[in-house]
Amino acid sequence: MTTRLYAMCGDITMLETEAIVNAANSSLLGGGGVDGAIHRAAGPELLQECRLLGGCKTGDAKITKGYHLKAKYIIHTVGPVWHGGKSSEPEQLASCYRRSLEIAVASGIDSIAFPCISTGAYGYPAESAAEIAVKTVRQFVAAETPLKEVIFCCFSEQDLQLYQRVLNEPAAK
Ligand code: AR6
Repeated sequence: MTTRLYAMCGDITMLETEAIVNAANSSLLGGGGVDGAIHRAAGPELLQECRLLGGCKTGDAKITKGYHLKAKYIIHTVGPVWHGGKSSEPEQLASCYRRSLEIAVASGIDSIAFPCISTGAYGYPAESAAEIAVKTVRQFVAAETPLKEVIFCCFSEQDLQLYQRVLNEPAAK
């Protein structure tokens, strides 16, 4: 089965995919940006579950229920803080996408939406982050996978245009 990959512009907390991904920090105890929005929309039960997870390493991911969200699950991943690109940031960012997809498949999830991980408070340049996001997801779905839909949920028209351009580039790049 082929997986549908596409970008859209919107608030990830409103999506009806089976899972949404949170760009969290290593405490998994909430924060600003998309993390704050997800915790507000999911409700206080989310923080209670997150407290039991013991944090998360950069590049890794952990799953919780979605509580008051339409999404049934939240996959929390911790992107790298941008330090100029020579401190394994590209590998760590790729790992966020890969680990989130691995956990999704292991949990029987068939549709998932990602925010632009690390490109807000963590300062990762948007264009290279989009290239890594699309490349990593494409590599993952190139193998047999039950995933039906992977959405790149942008929060600005500018990010959306960036993703649309990267998605339209040949897959081999
Ligand atoms: N829906 C979709 N995307 C959003 C939303 C939303 N509701 N809100 C923001 N974005 P950021 P990071 C976009 O800063 O860079 C937190 O405090 C935003 O425009 O949320 O990975 C955590 O606790 C940007 O494109 O995440 C960590 O401490 C993208 O989401 C730290 O920030 C990521 O921006 C993580 O930083």
